[in-house]
Amino acid sequence: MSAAPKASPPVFHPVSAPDYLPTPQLRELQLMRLKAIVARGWDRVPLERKRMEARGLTPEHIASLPDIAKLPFTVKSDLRDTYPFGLFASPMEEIVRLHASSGTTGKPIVVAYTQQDVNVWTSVMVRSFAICGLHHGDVIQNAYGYGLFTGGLGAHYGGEGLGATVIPISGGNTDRQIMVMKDFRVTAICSTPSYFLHLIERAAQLDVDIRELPLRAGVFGAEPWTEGMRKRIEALTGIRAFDIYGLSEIIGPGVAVECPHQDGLHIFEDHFYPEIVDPDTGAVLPDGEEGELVLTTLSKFAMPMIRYRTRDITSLIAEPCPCGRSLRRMRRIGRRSDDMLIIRGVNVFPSQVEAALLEVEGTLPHYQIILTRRHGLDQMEVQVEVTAESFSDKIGALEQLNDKIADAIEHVLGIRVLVTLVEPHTIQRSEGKAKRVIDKRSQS
Ligand code: DLL
Repeated sequence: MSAAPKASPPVFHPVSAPDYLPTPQLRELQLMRLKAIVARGWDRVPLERKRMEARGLTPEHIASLPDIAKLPFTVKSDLRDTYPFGLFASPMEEIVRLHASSGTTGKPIVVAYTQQDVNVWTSVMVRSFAICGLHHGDVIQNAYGYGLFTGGLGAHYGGEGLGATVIPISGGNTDRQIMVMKDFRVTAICSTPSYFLHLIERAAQLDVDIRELPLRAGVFGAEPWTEGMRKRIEALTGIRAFDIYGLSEIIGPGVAVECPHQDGLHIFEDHFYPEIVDPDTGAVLPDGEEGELVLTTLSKFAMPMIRYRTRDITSLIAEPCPCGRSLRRMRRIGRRSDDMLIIRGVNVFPSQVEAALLEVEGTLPHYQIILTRRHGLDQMEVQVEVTAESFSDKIGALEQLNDKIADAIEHVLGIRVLVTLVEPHTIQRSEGKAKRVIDKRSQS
């Protein structure tokens, strides 16, 4: 059988109709749903009611969309403090699914879904895939982890809902992933971008050229990745790489996704109301300004989230997208308000390091940032894997590469950091979210 063509014509999937709602109608729908969800929180979630009462608010005070700014925020620690079920707005008998997110410390946070919530989740995932040009007949390799993580089952239901063939392979076992991709004639893949990069590398070692396979699209998310990383993935494989965003607290994957214009992610505003706030003051910022994304679930029954502070930093794009969807877009999430490192007084985000590395030929974008403390001062080392070809070069060439990388990072960050080149395949690969920062400061 000859390889299928990589490009496919855009398909208008009937489920995409809500993407094109005229803006006034969309706003009307949002307001109607917002009022209902605030009333549900007031009636059924004691913490919500207590906080509204403390501000002298009742659900009747929400008469327009901007009134949302009167409502109190919800933060991650609210989910921890009420662990496991304290924020549920439905009795357990109506809850058909629980997921949990581990976070970095202590107890996980638990999220719940009624059947109706699972249906909404499926519908936004179906719309996400349809926006990326996937359709009935596609074969989707779902390499997001199955289990308490929302990635696996979220993409699974979405793929089936679309009418595609889903391969529930989950993360890991890379050689088998490559065999399946080839033998099952996979046309689309879902995984974290860092895991897909690993897969590309392994395929090359096994002499499998992804460009020769029918694979046409990747729907990547669950961790920050840069435009440079997208270009690298697309160049190495010939696929289109789309960014998908979501978080457990809101629903899982399927909050926002890129369209083929790949210029910002369309937010499914009919189900999730976005605001951008100043991370320090909480003040609402206008469209176009960068700040923390705050999301309100407009239709979630089991666990409504009102003004949830995501900690993800982005801005909203109000200008219409050439694709014609009325859903507003957000810029790709490059960083979180809590992943900022302060090195010698300079604010550093891991994604800036990634962007710098991708400017330099001869490196793979596999990297890790090691933080230590010496004489009370934070030190940052960037370990970078070089390609096998560069590694076999003369010492002088490697030294030059090291300098180039240090220069590229200095250009972006404004400070010189220690760069260590390491052999290919020495930085640990993750099957899910990559761990970019190793913090040894408390040990030094
Ligand atoms: O990561 C849900 C998901 C699964 C999204 C699969 C996309 C694909 P959590 O484990 O709760 O849920 O982690 C949510 O991951 O607040 C962001 O900081 C980060 N994140 C998710 N998607 C992206 C993305 C899932 N496309 C947290 N770009 C979020 C950057 C992302 N960061």
